[in-house]
Amino acid sequence: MKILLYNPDNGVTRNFMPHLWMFLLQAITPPGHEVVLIDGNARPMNEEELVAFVREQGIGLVGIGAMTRMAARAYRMADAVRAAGVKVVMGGPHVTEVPDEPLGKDGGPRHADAIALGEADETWPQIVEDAANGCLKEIYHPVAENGKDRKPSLQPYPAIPWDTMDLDQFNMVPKIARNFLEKQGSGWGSIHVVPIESGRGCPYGCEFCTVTGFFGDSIRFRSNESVVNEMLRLKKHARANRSQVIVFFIDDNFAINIKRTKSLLRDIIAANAQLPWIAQISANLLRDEELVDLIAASDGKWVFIGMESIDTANLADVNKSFNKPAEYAAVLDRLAKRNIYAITSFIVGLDNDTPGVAARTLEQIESWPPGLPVFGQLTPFPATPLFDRLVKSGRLTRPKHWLEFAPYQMAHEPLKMTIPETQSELDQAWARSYSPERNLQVVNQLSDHPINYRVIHFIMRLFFRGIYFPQMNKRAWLKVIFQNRKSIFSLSREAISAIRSSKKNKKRVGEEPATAMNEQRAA
Ligand code: B12
Ligand code: SF4
Repeated sequence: MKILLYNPDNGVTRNFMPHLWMFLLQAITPPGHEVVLIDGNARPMNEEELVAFVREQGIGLVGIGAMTRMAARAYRMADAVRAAGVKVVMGGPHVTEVPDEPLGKDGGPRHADAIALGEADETWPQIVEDAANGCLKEIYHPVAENGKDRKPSLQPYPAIPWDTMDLDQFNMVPKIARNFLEKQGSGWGSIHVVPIESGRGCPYGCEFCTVTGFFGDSIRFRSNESVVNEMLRLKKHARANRSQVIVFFIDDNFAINIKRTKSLLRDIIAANAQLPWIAQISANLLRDEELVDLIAASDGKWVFIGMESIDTANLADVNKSFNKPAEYAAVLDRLAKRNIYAITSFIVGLDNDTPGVAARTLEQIESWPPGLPVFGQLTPFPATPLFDRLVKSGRLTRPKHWLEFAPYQMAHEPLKMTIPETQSELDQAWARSYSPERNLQVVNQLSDHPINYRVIHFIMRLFFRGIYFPQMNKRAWLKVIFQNRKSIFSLSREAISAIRSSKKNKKRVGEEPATAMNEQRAA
């Protein structure tokens, strides 16, 4: 049987990184079946195009996975495929949280023939066999004898064959820059971000988060050896293809067990398996100096920190009191000293937020070592404690917000602000954080850091702005570049003089032995 695994596009960003679920399911598909992958972010398709592809390729089963925000699009695609007479199985966090919805048991239309609830590592082979034998069941749910969800141990873990896959569609380098960079022979003509999970689960149970509910509070890890081997294979592949690979450790809290994280990082260093990497780590775990040293030594370059708020009452409301705003500056300083970029995430519209929250938060942020802040509105995802609380208090304004998805739009009434006020705070937070003036201020503030660190930080600022203010065409980019011309000019001048002095130094080092020999001859 030929199977298509499809991930709908998110409508905001393009080909940032492959979705691991597709590659994982492909790797564990029983032999004898062929699996084709389409990520809508890299290869956008409408319903007709997807159906035409399914027909041309003789696909017998389509598997669709989606987060809540892409659910409506996933359903539209599923409807089109089913109308063409091909079976659809859906999986992932959203359908697990609202299983009646895809099956049409909540009064709405049916979108899927079958659904895979929870982690599908153990059920996927069965789904494939059942589909091939024409006896697909409606629900696949890995349940243990005690009636609880059965969770895969992640040991052993399948080898994802990244090295044999065509990752070109996920090249992060814009097409206009590729040729130029390839000619420089630097390997920077193609940059791929590859997702690796080293473990699953987080026991912290923040009120808005689906992870504790979905993956369970039991944390499971792959063996260090399995992770290190995956990195070694990727490193070899990158070298052979003269490309750059960045690893995204997609664990929800990469240092949730500090002892184990340190041991993994030591093993990565010992095996010389370092690749630049990014991970999500909560601020409380970054108090540990030794951990941060190991992050730097193992080539950790970016750490994503869910700071959420500078207000302790807000943090208590969402069960995240382990975050201590008073120590955020110190955490950022610890990372900055090692040239590690911090991506800091904040939520607007928490229950203790009042008008002016963006300005108050930005004032704090601007007093800390510069990071890359991102902002989102508080979103009630189904099956989270937050969702249930808002249902009970009758505060959901759009109870099924995902079926009428609109980026950055609230789905509930905050307690101390109106919805329009919250939206306006969000606008202000993004606009001020990535304004040309703020970018220039940051470039200057980082003057004691190496020039390449500053250039990358600045480039990331330009891209991060595009998360909120769409920058999908050349015109939009030219405008951004023009507005930031002062920073660009200042960084270019410094970069050129750094290149010149490094060339001079190299020349001097090359000349030194010859001069020494001449001196010997003279003697
Ligand atoms: C990596 C990641 C991202 C990447 C996504 C890009 C990418 N290419 O992966 C980035 C960083 C961009 C991102 C962004 C966001 N993310 Co995110 N992200 C994750 C993260 C950390 C890992 C995903 C992953 O690969 N997991 C590992 C795989 C193996 O697990 P899985 O995807 O669940 O797949 C398993 C099962 O679900 C199942 N399965 C999945 N799909 C399918 C399909 C079929 C057919 C079958 C049979 C089975 C199946 O099989 C797999 C194996 O068991 C998850 C948390 C997590 N640990 O999963 C959050 C998570 C998915 N993200 C989440 C959210 C909320 C977001 C944002 C909306 C955050 C924000 N406020 O901006 C944005 C939206 C981005 C966008 N524009 O679309 C939520 C989703 C909640 C929900 N109900 O939808 C999660 C669960 C985290 C959380 N805190 O709750 N994210
Ligand atoms: S620490 Fe992160 S992953 Fe863990 S429950 Fe909180 S938000 Fe979710």
